[in-house]
Amino acid sequence: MKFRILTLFPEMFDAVTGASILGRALSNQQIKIECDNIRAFSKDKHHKVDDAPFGGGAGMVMKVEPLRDALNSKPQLPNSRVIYLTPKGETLKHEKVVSLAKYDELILVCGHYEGVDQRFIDRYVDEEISIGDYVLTGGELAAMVVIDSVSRMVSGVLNNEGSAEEESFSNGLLEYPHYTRPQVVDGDEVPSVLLSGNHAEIEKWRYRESVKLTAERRPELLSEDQKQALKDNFIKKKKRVEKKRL
Ligand code: 4FV
Repeated sequence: MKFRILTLFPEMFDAVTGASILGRALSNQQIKIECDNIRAFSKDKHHKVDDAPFGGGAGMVMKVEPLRDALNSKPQLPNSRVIYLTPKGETLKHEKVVSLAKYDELILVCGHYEGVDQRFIDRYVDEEISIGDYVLTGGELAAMVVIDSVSRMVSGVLNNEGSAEEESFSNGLLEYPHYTRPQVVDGDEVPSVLLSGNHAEIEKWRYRESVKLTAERRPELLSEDQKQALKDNFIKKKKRVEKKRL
């Protein structure tokens, strides 16, 4: 997977290229990250990349030409996608991350100031993506979120492929709680089922915990069956309690 970044601050990406999983994926050539500095493509004597907005208003807008020339400075791979990071875009979710991982090249356009001239978006951008309903100083951090989340879907990048399958959202649910040694800390124990070695019981417990946590925090993620199962459990529990009371 190749990530091409159009940015005014390529040095910001040292943060993702230097260390940990992404650093290893880069050295193993499982992913490639290439930054183009938009300012290098400004033909203006002062390397101007922004200008005042037509119609007035606060802030500055990024000009079409430096962005266009940066984009066209290299051929796009056949199966590539040009993405502009903006709060106006589709909010990034797991499903989108999985679909983006199917491209050979993602070209991530990082805006600054009030944003970029709409004519660049209309003519050159395939899709707009937001990482959340808040405003950043620039699109770089959002681009890094895309690089990190999509790279995890590239085979071989994660040590054990299993972890990508078993994590939050991979089955549409929030992930179950995790525990590791020591067995007791500050007097707090590990749920005994996890020490039982009974993998079928462990799987059931983990699924129940995922559904319970998702019901508490993100009920909209639950499927109709899961909602129904929760209701049935609740009714069964209620009946059990009532029977005990009698
Ligand atoms: C953003 C977001 C974001 C808006 C103005 C850059 C900034 C500045 N990008 N998800 N939220 N971008 O806030 O993707 O140009």
